[in-house]
Amino acid sequence: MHYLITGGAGFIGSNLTNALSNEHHVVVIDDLSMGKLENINESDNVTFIKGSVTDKALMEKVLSEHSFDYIFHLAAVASVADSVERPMETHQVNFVSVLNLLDLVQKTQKDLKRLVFSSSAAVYGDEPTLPKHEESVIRPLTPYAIDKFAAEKYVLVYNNLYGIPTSAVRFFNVFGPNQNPESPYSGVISIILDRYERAKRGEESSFTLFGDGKQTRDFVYIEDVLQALLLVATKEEACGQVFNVGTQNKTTLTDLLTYLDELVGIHLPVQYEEERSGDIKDSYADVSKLMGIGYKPNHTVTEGLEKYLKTL
Ligand code: UD2
Repeated sequence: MHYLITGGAGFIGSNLTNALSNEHHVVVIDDLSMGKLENINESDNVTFIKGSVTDKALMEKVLSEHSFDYIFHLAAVASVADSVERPMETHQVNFVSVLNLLDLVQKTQKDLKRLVFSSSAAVYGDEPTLPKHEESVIRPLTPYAIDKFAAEKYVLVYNNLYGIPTSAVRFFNVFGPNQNPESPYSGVISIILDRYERAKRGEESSFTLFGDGKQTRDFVYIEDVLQALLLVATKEEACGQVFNVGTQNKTTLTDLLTYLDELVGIHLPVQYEEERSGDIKDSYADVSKLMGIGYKPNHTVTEGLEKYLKTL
């Protein structure tokens, strides 16, 4: 099979590339803005192209030169804060590139089995009803969330109107290897683990917790996310549909830190700061729709953390 993975050197993309490249050919497009080449395992089955999904000429070239079976569009500016500061620029990546990709797919990809678009739990915003199911109220509050929702809708409308085989997923809080801890808006688990690493090296290290630690998130381990992506891409009944990707469990940040102190065997000092503006208090996914196509999350948050720690 022939795969295109945009953002294939990033966190989720590189894990997917590495899982597929044993048996399949994968073309990766990544501008390495957050992703890293070393995230991708050495393999003759991977063709790496450094470039942005906003480069129309590049995208046209790649899509006209290849016939793909599956496309995973994972490239995005993942930082919500970045979208608030630079809405025009992030809109090009998070929305315009999707529409451009859909247009090119319609023109060039006659044998495509599925295009999967990565949307986000951000589309639900701060509407308090929990858990979030796919039909819950949508209340996007940031340029990032608006772009994800609009792009997701376009992706599904291309299925409805033009018969392009598409699906979308709304990721909750994904964690695991290759998540870049360098930005303050990186996944909180990657930031916490970076602080433990510093402590282990004997550096003075602490974790800054925004809020009271009682906020909850649905932390989903990358292997379960890969399981979800492959099911959504291959199940006939997933075509034209959007799915939450989480575990249907919620964990407070305080509990997360307690588990990690125990697993790592170090007590990480915590500094409490004001809650971040726009921070959602509680979030967790109803995953029954995804379970309906065969999904079964195999990791509790502690099991995921244990596996993740073994890779460090
Ligand atoms: C996640 C997604 C985001 C968007 C959003 C939708 C990630 C990395 N981000 O944001 O893209 O889809 O969900 O709701 O998956 N925190 C600290 N200290 C830190 C960093 C974070 O206390 O140094 C807190 C943060 O204020 C929040 C929690 O940890 O309460 C989780 O933060 P996050 O950035 O990992 O994820 P989230 O849910 O804000």
